Amino acid sequence: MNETIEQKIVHGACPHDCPDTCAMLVTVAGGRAVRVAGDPAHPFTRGTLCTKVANYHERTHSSERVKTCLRRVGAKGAGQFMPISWDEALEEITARFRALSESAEGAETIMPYSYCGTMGLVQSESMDRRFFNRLGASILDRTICASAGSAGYDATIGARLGTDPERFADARLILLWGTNTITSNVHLWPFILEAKHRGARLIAIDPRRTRTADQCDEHIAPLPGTDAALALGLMHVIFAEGLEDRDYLERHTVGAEELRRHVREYAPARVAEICGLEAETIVRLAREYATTRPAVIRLNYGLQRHAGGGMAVRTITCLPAVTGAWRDAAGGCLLSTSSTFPLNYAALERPDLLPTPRPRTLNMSVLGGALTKVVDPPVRALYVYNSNPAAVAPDQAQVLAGLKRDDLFTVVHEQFMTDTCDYADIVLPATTQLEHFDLHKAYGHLYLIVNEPAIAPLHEAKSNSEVFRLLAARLGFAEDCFKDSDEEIARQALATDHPALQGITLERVREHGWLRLNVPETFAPFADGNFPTASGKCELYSERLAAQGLPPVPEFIPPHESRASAPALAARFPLALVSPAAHAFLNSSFANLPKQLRQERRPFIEINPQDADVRGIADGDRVRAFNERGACELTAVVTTRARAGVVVSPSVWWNKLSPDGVNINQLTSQALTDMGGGATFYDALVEVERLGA
Ligand SMILES: Nc1nc2c(c(=O)[nH]1)N[C@H]1C(S)=C(S)[C@@H](COP(=O)(O)OP(=O)(O)OC[C@H]3O[C@@H](n4cnc5c(=O)[nH]c(N)nc54)[C@H](O)[C@@H]3O)O[C@H]1N2
Ligand SMILES: Nc1nc2c(c(=O)[nH]1)N[C@H]1C(S)=C(S)[C@@H](COP(=O)(O)OP(=O)(O)OC[C@H]3O[C@@H](n4cnc5c(=O)[nH]c(N)nc54)[C@H](O)[C@@H]3O)O[C@H]1N2
Ligand code: SF4
Ligand SMILES: [Mo]
Repeated sequence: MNETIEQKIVHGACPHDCPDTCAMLVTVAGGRAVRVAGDPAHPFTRGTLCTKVANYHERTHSSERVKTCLRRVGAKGAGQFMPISWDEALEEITARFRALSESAEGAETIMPYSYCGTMGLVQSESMDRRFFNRLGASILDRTICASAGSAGYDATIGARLGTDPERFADARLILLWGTNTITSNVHLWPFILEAKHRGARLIAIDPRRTRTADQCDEHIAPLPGTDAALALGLMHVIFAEGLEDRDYLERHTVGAEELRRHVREYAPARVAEICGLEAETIVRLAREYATTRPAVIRLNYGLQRHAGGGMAVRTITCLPAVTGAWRDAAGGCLLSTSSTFPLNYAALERPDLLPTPRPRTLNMSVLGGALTKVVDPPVRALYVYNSNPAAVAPDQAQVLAGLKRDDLFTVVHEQFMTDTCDYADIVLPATTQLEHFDLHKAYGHLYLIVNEPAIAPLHEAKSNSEVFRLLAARLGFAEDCFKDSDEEIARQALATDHPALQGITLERVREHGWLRLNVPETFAPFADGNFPTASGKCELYSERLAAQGLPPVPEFIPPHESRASAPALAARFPLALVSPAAHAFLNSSFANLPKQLRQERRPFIEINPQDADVRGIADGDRVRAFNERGACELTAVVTTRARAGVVVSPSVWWNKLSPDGVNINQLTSQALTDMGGGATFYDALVEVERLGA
């Protein structure tokens, strides 16, 4: 008899830390996920997934998954474990956490560490936050990616609201500023192409000639960390030539006069010197930007991983107010759409459960310091989920030294045996997106998306929310919120009376798998001002920044490490290293899977022929990149895609899958950004030398 296996299609959401948050359709047959696809009905996903996620079902069914709980039996870092039961694992964690909570040093000795392995509201920021709040653990400041740019954007605009990405198709000029759109925001690209077909000009502003820059009409390559100077130079020209929109400035901004006076210091010749550009380029770009409508700027987080990252974003986001570009629905700028989602975060995270006095806050971008320097009380337990700090955190040598501490009790909840797992005392198996429920917002479009579990958890995997529910029960946390199901949590997130969520229920999202927020199809968010700042205006002058001791008008804050700002350091380590997002990886996710590893081939570093020649480096040579913090082995790619003085190494590779067992984060630093306490991954001077054959 011929048995037909019944197939079903389940609505999903891509969980990864990517602005596109794709709506997925998951095909299930015989209890296995056999296919994932982009939902063709979704207006932003438009039926495609990127090269990373197109075979996500293989990731889920990979034989490399963490299958059971594990207890470490070898030295930290050696990766030797034996299977244990969930009961044993949970008992050990609760015993340790209870003992630390009851010790004189208290629960602040426990440090949670998570980022956006999944972006789902349930699995990323609900039961976990409730649990650690109630426990009284140290609070984690999640700064590793976006906090500088977010602070800078908010200082000018008030919140992360901007141009609707679906309106980009109507723009006549698109500046892609510090974004490798085709690699890290690929579903915006069709809208940009549509604009191009209708005659729009595309300009990439990036120290590297990226695959996005290849597709633009023009590529401008400033030195890393100099974007604020470039934006100030543009404003200098715009004001000097009377190209500003006086009416818009008068009605919808504060501080236009202060800004006008201030930018006089940023004449094109001076800016050209700072940015390593031609003065003529700055003048031409200013004129084109100020006289083309609609003009939109897509900026992304790449440009804010520098000392002055917050101020860079703040400065660039003044431009559309100066020229009145906000008047058009297809004009303005976009960093993130996240503030368009007015979800009930207090219900999700329950900050009311925090003890008084409020526990200390630890910044995740200085994990190495938190684990190795004198902090009072010391960190004695680390609970890692949704993140792989051994590979992704800056100043890796110090991070690994901290993770190696024998007196540190480390739990890692993971889908795969990452570099971080190797340092764990206890490893817990995590579900993937196809095995659990979630509800997603996005930071690159305006739709809520539901993720229905397509299959039952594989092996002994449990979801984040489930593990925190179990830990809460074992620790005797009696609050009702620790019993909420995943679906109840999703409903609580939607329970607000904000107009953007009026009438949006979980049931309605489930009908199609996704739902657009209640915002008009065509809207120019700031055509009539109404900025969500304290003044209700675009703040070209910011009282709030002044109160924080920061420059109140936009200013150029030089990199921590550059030829101009640190000449003595640059004499020893003359090259500026940028380690941007690799095309086939998502941070360190996918960097262990066969298809994606084949695509990226090997850890490499792009170096300009000028810089390669003086070092005797030829294309394909094995090289060592190094500075005072560490060193790492790579293959040299000699190319003009890296501008002279800059080297580029797409990331993030797993340490244990790299030639010398470490990756580029050996070279990055724990120095922080001007605003938001952010990481400065792309602000690092290095030297590169040829290794023997
Ligand atoms: N394929 C892929 N997609 C991803 C990711 C990934 O790892 N791989 N990561 C995801 C995550 S977590 C994030 S935060 C986003 C990041 O998205 P993006 O911000 O687009 O990505 P980055 O690669 O960090 O930086 C973008 C570009 O900024 C350039 N850049 C670096 N420094 C400067 C500077 O000082 N000025 C200017 N103008 N440009 C600069 C880099 O050369 C790079 O080409 O992407 C997400 N999407
Ligand atoms: N040199 C350099 N370093 C960088 C960057 C760079 O561009 N260059 N980018 C930085 C940026 S922008 C970011 S955002 C950070 C990101 O750093 P991370 O947040 O650490 O991101 P990933 O490396 O993707 O690791 C996420 C981990 O979470 C796991 N995971 C996924 N879903 C779940 C789940 O449901 N439960 C649990 N328990 N685990 C899950 C995945 O298997 C994966 O190992 O890295 C930063 N580091
Ligand atoms: S990583 Fe981004 S582009 Fe790729 S499927 Fe996920 S949301 Fe879409
Ligand atoms: Mo990120």
